[in-house]
Amino acid sequence: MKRVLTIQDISCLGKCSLTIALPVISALGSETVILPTAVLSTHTMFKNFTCKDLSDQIEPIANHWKSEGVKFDAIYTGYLGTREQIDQVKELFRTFRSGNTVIIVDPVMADNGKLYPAFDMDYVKKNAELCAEADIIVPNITEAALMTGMEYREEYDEAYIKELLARLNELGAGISVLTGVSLEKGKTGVMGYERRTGEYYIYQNRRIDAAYHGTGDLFSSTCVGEIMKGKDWRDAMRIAADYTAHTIEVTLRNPDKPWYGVDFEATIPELIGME
Ligand code: PXL
Repeated sequence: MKRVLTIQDISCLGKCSLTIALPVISALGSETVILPTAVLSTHTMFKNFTCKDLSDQIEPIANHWKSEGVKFDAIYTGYLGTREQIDQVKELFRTFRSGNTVIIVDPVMADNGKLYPAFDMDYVKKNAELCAEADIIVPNITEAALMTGMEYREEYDEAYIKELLARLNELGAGISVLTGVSLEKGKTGVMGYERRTGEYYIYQNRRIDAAYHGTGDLFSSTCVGEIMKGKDWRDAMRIAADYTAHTIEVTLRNPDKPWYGVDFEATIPELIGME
């Protein structure tokens, strides 16, 4: 069985980060080892959330794993709290990366043209450094624009997306995938670029007019699980985009839907059979 290490916060209530990564990657058949970087009462879109930073636990936990000779087939990072924590994660990559370890970085820090609360441009720079160490990165357009110094645009064409991908590629990752890319009216999806082959991949499916928290984490976690199942990165992205869109649609149909996250619990059984 493949073993994945995922490093991100636990938002106890909110359906994002580890509370999505753990069930989704496990459901896709990989052992999922978690390294919580902070415990929050909720994600940061709630008011008055509590947050306990766990940076001081990272090194002792990693040392224990090292002493046990633990190895990982993939390391997947999401929302991290501070610049110092990003340095700690870079160190973890050095410690646990072996020839076959796939490193997937989702530089979670911004959306819709804006940084999340508590992040600044120094944090953006650090995330760009983390992306340089990855095999696959999956930023949204806002995160990509911030990391590459390009202007953020709500209206754009394929040339703008290709320029963003070219500049992301310069950061150093093997495969750069932009999420939330709409190249046709009524559609949305992903566009990626692979450094080794110089090939682009575009996948567009229906656009659903609803913005939900945690959908980026659902997409990334699904990609990680599918790649561990042996899927090519393009198939993994396509399945993750379809699954995320379907989950948003199912959530919208629930009269009691929570405002803070999607009902992925209702769709996980379908994910397992998705091709
Ligand atoms: O879904 C990304 C995410 C993860 N973790 C925390 C967040 C967010 C987005 O805002 O606040 C704590």
